[in-house]
Amino acid sequence: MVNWKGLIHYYREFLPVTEKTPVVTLLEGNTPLVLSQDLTNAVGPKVYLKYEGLNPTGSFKDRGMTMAISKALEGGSKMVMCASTGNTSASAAAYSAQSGQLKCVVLIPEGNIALGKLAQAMIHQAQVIAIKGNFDEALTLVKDITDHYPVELVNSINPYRIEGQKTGSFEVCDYLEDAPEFHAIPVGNAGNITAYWKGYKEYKDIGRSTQLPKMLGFQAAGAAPIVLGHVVESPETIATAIRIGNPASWKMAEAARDESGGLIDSVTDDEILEAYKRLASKTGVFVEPASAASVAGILKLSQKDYFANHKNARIVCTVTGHGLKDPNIAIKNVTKPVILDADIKSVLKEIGL
Ligand code: AN7
Repeated sequence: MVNWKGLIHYYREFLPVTEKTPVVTLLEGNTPLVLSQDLTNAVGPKVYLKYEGLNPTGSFKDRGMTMAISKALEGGSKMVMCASTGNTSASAAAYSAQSGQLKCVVLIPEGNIALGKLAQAMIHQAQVIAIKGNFDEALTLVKDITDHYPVELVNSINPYRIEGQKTGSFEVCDYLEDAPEFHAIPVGNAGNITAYWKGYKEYKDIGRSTQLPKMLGFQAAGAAPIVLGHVVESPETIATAIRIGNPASWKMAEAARDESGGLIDSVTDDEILEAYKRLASKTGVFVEPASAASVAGILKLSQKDYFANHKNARIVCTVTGHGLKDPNIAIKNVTKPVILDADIKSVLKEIGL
């Protein structure tokens, strides 16, 4: 959209803001819904990718962060804090910088954050603290500190984060001119599935859409507490963004699943990597591994004929973060370039001309 002014401006009537709210924006939202012909051929229904990696800091977190940071400023906060597997910290750091006055402190699990995300949090001048523990332990610390000190928590248990993120489903409905039949989404701390479901319900309630999608959530097999029905003490997956063993919005994710008649399933790291490479090589969309969980999930379901009676349906997959976030994973999963002399004959020979 030409002259896009950010999602708070565009969806103001659906958001808890007033004329007095100081809007902190990097012009997030308005991301493309890309049709994947390759996945459509594989699965049956039309498959669209909600390409959230094209937000200002490269992930969907910016939708929630424009709200959380604007409201923190409105409330007079001087400092914000989050625990993060990477993307929340990158986004919180950037929006705090844009606010011009908020100090941002982030707690990350030592050694388990993708390189690009760490670079972002640091270059935006957040105070970055690596914890000898996992995300769940970092979040417990952040909750404890923000409960007792004048610091605003900007994880997705902050309700303004969910409010901002629900605009993802508004955009899907505006683009398709109704809600899709299925919505697939990766699940980590479970804020985003909660937010999308809230958005779909609100749009239907006011008549902007006529139906609700079945919500299909996907966790990594090594970090699948909701699928297993118990906390995972030591979650493990190459998809470090969703390496979470005790999701804060667990109950809300189950509500989204049950109210929509959908499901929450798990996908293995191998399935995630296969979907990750497939998206890049056959659709031209480069996402980070966690994002590929939604695509791995619909591929798994289609092998079980889950979509057999839904050939005319539409599936939207939220692909949550950009592939450049985690360059190490990309490099590990490709063959390195050959090295040749700077000589035309050897180049022609190599490319078969
Ligand atoms: C790319 O940044 O939890 O289920 O601390 O970065 O709403 O948690 C990130 C989560 C999916 C899962 N895809 O979303 C954090 C963090 C990507 C992510 C998720 C995350 P939620």
